[in-house]
Amino acid sequence: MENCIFCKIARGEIPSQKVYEDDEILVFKDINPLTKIHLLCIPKEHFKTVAELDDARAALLGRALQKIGAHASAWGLADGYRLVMNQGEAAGQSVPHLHIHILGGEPLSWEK
Ligand code: DGP
Repeated sequence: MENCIFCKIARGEIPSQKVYEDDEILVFKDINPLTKIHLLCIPKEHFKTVAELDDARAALLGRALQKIGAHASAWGLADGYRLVMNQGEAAGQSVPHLHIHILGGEPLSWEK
C-alpha cells in the first residue's frame, strides 16, 4: 500500500528502530512507547485485521508469533510480556496495517 506508514517502514522509506527482520516480518520499537519496552511486530504484507486472514496469512501470523516467542528474551522480555492486537478503529487501531504490540520491561497490571 503506497501511503501506509507501516508499509513505508517495511520498505525502509521511513526510518525505524528495528530489532528483528526477516523476509516476511519486521519488529521495531513503537514511536510512542506505553511501557518500558514496547515493540511492534508487523507482517510485511499489507492487510488490516484478522478478518482478512486466509490460510497463507494465518500461517504467516503463526510464524510471527513463533518468532516473537523465540526472540522475546533477547529483546529484554524474559520476565513476561503482553501481546495486543487492536482490530479496527473502535478498538483503538490507528494504523490500518495488522500489527502486534509487544509490551513489557515492567510489571503490567490487568485492569481497565
Ligand atoms: P494502534 O493504535 O494499535 O494502531 O497502534 C499503532 C502504533 O503505531 C502506535 O502505538 C504508535 C505506532 N506508530 C505510529 N506511527 C509510527 C511510526 O512512524 N513509527 C513507529 N516506530 N511507530 C509508529
